[in-house]
Amino acid sequence: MESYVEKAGLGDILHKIKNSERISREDGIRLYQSPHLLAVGYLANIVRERLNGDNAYFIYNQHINYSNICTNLCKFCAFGKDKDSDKAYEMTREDVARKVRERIDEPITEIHMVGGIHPDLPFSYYTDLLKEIKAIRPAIHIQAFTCVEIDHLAKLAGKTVDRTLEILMEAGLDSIPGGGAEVFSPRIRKLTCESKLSGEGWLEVAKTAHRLGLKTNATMLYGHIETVEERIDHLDALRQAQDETNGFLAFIPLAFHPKNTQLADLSRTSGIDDLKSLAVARCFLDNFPHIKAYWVMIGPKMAQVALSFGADDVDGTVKEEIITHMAGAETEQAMSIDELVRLIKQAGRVPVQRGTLYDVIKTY
Ligand code: V47
Repeated sequence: MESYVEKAGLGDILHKIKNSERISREDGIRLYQSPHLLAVGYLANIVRERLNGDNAYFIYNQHINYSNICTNLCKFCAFGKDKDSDKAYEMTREDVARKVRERIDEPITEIHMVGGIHPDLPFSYYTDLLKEIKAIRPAIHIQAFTCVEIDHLAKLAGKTVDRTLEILMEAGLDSIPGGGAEVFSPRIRKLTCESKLSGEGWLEVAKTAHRLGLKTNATMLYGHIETVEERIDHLDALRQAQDETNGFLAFIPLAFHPKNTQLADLSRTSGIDDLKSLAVARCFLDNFPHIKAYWVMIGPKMAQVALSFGADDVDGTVKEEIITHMAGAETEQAMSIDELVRLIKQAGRVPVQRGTLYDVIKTY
């Protein structure tokens, strides 16, 4: 395999990776541009196995999207709706409580809760949601509100991001999901999500959270109008931020789904791009402990293959996923533990059910 990697012209990068040396921006671009997918995957697998051995993680989680009302209306998003749209919805505190109670008998360990940038809801709505969930399930880990929402909540509260996060933590916030990062490039943000918090703003919120001891994830929405260079610049900004704070847990590349978006004329991502995005991220983000292949977006079969291309996590049971399904995802709404375990075992890896912070709950 190593001679194949050398023949593919990636011998110098193989040398760096074997010696745990950091690869450069140019190396990252070359990996993306290489037609030798298996060579790129081999390199990613070295890093994957060094950091995570044969473990492949999943979590028993529940997704709650409290409202799709959003003032940003990003061009790549089919979820966000204007408040006057007939498709707009907003859950009350009681609605969220019902969703949590409905599944109280399931061994869920994490609630993943995000929504749009709502123009009217008061700050107390968000703290009340957290308190309500914790009152019903005190042991649950709440991973909620993207950095974009946190920035909005700070403005609503009229407080600094630091203070806002402290208040949210007191109310029950345990960690922050990776959404809203999109692609940090100002060019891409201007063309696709002009009203959204800037890339620097997103990173600042994430780093502030890390300094307060909150772990966060990071994403990149790929496969729309961004260039390979812009993807690597995005990874580079994340790698630098992680060098500063070490607060990121996982990186999740998000495959763009065009249906019902303002970019609906674009194609869906290819399998090659899905695997490369995971593999290049694994090689480049040497300081990120985990790379997640989100089965909802790339499908369970691709997530399975991804476990040999750098990924060590397939997310979880999910259920009631709205953001990707509004944009045309054809994947199921949920996967059972049995299905996840089978999928991982068939890939030759060891299924590990984890808590949000990668604490081991059960090895199968
Ligand atoms: O913030 C929006 C993206 C994100 C589309 O942290 C789209 O563990 C594809 O961030 N096609 C939400 N993607 C999902 C997300 C996430 C999912 C699973 C796990 C974690 C984690 C985070 O989805 C949004 C946005 O970046 N998105 N529209 C679309 N049409």
